[in-house]
Amino acid sequence: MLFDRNLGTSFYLSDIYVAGQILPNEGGSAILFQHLFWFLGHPEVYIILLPAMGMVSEILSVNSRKPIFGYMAMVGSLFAICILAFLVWAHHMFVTGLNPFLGAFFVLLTLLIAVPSAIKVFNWLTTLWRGNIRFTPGMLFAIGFVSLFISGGLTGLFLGNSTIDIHLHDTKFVVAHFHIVMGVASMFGMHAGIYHWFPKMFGRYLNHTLGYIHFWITMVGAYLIFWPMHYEGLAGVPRRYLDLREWHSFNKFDDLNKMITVVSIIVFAAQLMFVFNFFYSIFKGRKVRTQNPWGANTLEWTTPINPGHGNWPGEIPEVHRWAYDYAKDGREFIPQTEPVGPNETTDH
Ligand SMILES: [Cu+2]
Repeated sequence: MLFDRNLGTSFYLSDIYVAGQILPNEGGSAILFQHLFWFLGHPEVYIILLPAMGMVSEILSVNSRKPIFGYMAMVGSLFAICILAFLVWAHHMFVTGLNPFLGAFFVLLTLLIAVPSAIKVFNWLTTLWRGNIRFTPGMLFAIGFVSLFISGGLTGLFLGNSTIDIHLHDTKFVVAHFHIVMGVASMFGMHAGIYHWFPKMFGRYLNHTLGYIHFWITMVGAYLIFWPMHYEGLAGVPRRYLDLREWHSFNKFDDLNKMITVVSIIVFAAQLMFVFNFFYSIFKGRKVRTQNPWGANTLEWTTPINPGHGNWPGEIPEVHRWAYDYAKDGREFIPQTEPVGPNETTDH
């Protein structure tokens, strides 16, 4: 776009010949630019979400003291999401004058993403099912991620249908859906990861009391901010307006919008508290006494409390088993470095 604007190229020229005449080499189609933008923009959502999903799977399993449910289906779903993410970009463009037949194709592909997403959600819930759950701050954020991913994912089904999207497009409904699923959910995944791996990074815990306050304010606040926005969107309140007061039919939402603003400020303050907790705990946090405080199986927990250069002081350890041998053969957990015993079941 910079080249088109400043150097006279026409990368987004949709037609080169019209009626046998070569077109002047200037300008370009905004729609073509939008196609390229969303071909980047949609997969980019998953670039934020996929690492969060990986961390959440690990943290849910460790803190349920159970193997992740349906491991192969979980991995397969990640691959399916990666591939489908590149085939759905035009679901952002149903109101650009897109041919409805082409729209139907993108509706189908978009709704297909619901399948691997639902598989992941059910497997996360089944991992929790009858687990010996420890509600650490990291675990709470991981469970919060699942909740927000469900809430944000369900409204994705509304928007993925072109017939409903034509009504909801460019309303607050889109703002609410997008922020819950991509903004807040992935932020929860990152917070879960930070609380979980902080002891490994710094040899100290984050303050758990501040962690619980941080979680509950953010969790309740996120729903108070974005849940009512869906209703505003259904009522037709458009997004991207600074001031709607002259639009009298929407005046009834004034109090709701004020509430959303106040809660946003409180939630933001809770994030500042987290930043304080982060830096305070690096220097003053409770010290970790063992190299593996959560009783996890993976390799990073076999390094010393303060790993030096090269991570392991002696031999690099060998991996003998998958990462999820929890509650197996009467043992709470079996680290990956432990060789498989002669009488052990070896399905993995
Ligand atoms: Cu999209």
